[in-house]
Amino acid sequence: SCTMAGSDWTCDVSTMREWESPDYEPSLPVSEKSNPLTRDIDRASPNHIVRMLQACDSQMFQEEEGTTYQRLLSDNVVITMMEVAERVELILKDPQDSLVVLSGCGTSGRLAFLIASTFNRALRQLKQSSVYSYTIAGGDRALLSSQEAPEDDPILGMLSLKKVCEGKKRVLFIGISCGLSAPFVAGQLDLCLQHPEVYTPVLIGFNPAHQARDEPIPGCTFTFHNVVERMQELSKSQMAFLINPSVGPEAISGSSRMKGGSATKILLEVIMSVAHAAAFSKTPITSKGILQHLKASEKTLDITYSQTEGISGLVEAAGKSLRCGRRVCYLGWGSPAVLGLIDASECNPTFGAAFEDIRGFVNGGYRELNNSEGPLNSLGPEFCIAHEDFVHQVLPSLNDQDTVLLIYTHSDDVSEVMKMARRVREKTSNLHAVYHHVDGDTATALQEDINKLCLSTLKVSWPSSASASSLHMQWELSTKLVLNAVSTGAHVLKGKIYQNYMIDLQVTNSKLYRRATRLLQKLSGRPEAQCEETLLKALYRVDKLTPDITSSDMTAHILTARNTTKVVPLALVCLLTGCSLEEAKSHLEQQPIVREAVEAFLT
Ligand code: F1P
Repeated sequence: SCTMAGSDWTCDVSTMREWESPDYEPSLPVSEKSNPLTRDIDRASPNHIVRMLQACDSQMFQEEEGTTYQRLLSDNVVITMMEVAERVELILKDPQDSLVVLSGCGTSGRLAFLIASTFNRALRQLKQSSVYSYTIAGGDRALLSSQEAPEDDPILGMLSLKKVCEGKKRVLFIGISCGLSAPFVAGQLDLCLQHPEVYTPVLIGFNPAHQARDEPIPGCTFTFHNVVERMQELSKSQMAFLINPSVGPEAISGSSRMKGGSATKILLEVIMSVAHAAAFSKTPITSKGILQHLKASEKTLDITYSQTEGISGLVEAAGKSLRCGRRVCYLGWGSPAVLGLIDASECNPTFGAAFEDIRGFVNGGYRELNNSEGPLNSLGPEFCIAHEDFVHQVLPSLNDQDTVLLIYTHSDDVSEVMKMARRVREKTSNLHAVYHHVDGDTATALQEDINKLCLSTLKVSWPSSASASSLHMQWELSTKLVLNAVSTGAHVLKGKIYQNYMIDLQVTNSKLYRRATRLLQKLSGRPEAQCEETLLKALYRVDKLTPDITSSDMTAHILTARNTTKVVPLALVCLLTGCSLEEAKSHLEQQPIVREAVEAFLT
């Protein structure tokens, strides 16, 4: 079990590994299981929440035990990483008519973008031509907002892949789907399998192959599972590659933006880093080298979580702001700021948050982002991401109840950070900072002045021996962990989580629709058919389903779900009490904290 002694929270090995038992939630893939470590996260203090997240993250690096699940550090995984790195190396050495495409949906697509940008930048610095490209379901607007309907569209995936690969003769395609489930990625992998003369497919995900989703995809002859089976066959002759270690269930069930995203970033950056070192600095690709890089990422987790107190303080501040209906802003510089944009953009689909609740801004806006579709400001206020936008749209209305978090590193222009800190302080004293620097680096007077303006500063020190590029990747991963903790912890404190389930999830794609039905079954104990029926009633806001609704397919339901709120909580209250939708609605209005509303019925 897990125990709390003072501020120390520890779990014994059997609890850490409980999810690996074949009897543990056997019908669910690892990515959808609930994590035994966080069963009580909804009642935990900020400090306790951060320790739980730390324990969950540390599961990424657990060694393989027995044969149940292969892990990040397992031989098979490391060998496949080597093989993929060798393919990348070949393209780097002879980039003519070649491309490496990274692709995914939601967080996976955002990380595809981030990693493609990082390594194209590295190539530019070496005066080499770019070889990386990315696709994301829903296009660039999905980098900053949830666009979940396109995730269900395999044809769109295939067409967008074809478009970026026009004229290319050799493409290494890296599809990312943490749950081995997104139809958009399945469509792309299928295209690769149909044209092996051009495409070599690689799949990154965090479930064993047999747990890949086997649900029929409308309009398609294949399921994700079929695609994985075909890839497994071809992997024997290295014509396809599968990298799918298990990293354990997410802290908030199914929230693959957390460990899934971190493990994606770690895996792909290690692969690209060793490929670049092989192509440009004659360092051969070895399993030892790969393991060293993986271990360095584990160290990044340790360094970050050695600051539990500071992170807990941020969680508490952000939680307070959200509880009183105020906002949290991340104001960042350089690439760690992009992690702020990403974290903020995920809060809407994950927690049903409004876009104003947690927002990210990056110094330089779209110039820094450098996305392929260019500035997207014209799409609306949620696409305004520069510091100037913050100053115009947000700053005037800030007060002490809002939390502002500065995110910067010693390589940024500290005088600019100071300027911004001063402006923010005129409006709110609730200003905090996350500052990354290298060991032995002494704080300047300006630096001290910024610290004085902030209520708290999380100072994260990194070994000075690391190369500049690996330092940047460490800062990014560390920032991701801190911000994931802040936004998740704040929503937990706001009462959005029941046990370790997000109840108020948006039902905006087929994966989420299924997850919602399952959650209703689990929490109400009612049969699947009744749960789905009640889900639809809540979604269409009717007490009786019309033939129009029952004859529509899931795609239509999902489209409707985009414009409705509190669907799952309403359905749950109806299921538990047998009351009408109107009654359930008024009940939830009186008790907006879903956990408490639900609990009142459950007890
Ligand atoms: C893709 C994804 C997640 C997002 C949400 C919906 O998942 O967009 O990033 O948080 O769960 O699905 P996957 O294809 O990587 O499993």
